[in-house]
Amino acid sequence: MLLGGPNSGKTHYAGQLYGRLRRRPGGLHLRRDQGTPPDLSALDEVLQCLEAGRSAEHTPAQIWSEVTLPLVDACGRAMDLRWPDYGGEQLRAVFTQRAVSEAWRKRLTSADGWVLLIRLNAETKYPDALEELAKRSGSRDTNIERVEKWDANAQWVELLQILLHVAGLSTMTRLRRPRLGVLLSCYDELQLAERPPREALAEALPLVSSFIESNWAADAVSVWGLSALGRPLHRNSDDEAFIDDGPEMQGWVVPPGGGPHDPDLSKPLAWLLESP
Ligand SMILES: Nc1nc2c(ncn2[C@@H]2O[C@H](COP(=O)(O)OP(=O)(O)O)[C@@H](O)[C@H]2O)c(=O)[nH]1
Ligand SMILES: [Mg+2]
Repeated sequence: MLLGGPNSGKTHYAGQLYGRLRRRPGGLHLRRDQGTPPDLSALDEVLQCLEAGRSAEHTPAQIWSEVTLPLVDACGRAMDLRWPDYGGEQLRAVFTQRAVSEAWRKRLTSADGWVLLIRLNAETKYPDALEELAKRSGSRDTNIERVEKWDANAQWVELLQILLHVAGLSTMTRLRRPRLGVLLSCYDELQLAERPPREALAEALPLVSSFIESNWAADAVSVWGLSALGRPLHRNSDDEAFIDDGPEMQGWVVPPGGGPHDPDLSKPLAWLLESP
């Protein structure tokens, strides 16, 4: 089950992954089961935009409520990757309304793995506010701007708590299932080069990082850098690399321990299939 807030890169990861599976497969392949093949035309549309060198439209929620990719690794281990929130902004609603639909509850309960897309660059953090607090200790200053939005640390931890609760999972012992893959999306925006993604998460969202590390077994969680596109792309750009070389030649992941860019966008998903 793949989860991410609005604008975290879900659509472009889906499209790029699909392009890879079709033209430049890595560790995972598309599974061809008996019966009706899944409707993947939503992903085709994304890929067509990328081939023309531009980004895809914002996904219309009412048309695509869920997309599923049937995948298999070289050992024959299968998984269905689901974007339950492909078109919508349901994850945000879970947080703001503190309500989870029955369909979501079922998904959360039955999923063997959760993949969280976190775009660090777009998360609201208040390091300046913290600095100010430290500076002004003693002297009361009423001019400090009121902070109205939640800090992303609190927001993600609360969201994870809600999801765990809904899935009927207790955090009395460290979790082994669902395996948790954290993908720091749009990693190219951070200019971190080969820095371990785990460190990037701990630095940018320390509370989220600690919450995850204290509630999941060490070998049941891994943090990756993901740049599905490798660079920014716009609605009206006509990026030559995408047009000439094809979208399947763009984008990369950085493995949890850091290191050079790896073009296999399915690596973090293949990790989900590994049994510890
Ligand atoms: N720089 C950069 N931008 C990206 C990348 N992936 C997506 N984006 C941009 O981020 C925005 C949101 O992406 P999208 O996939 O539509 O997010 P969604 O709302 O979660 O489906 C779009 O403007 C994309 O062009 C990436 O790997 N790098
Ligand atoms: Mg989308």
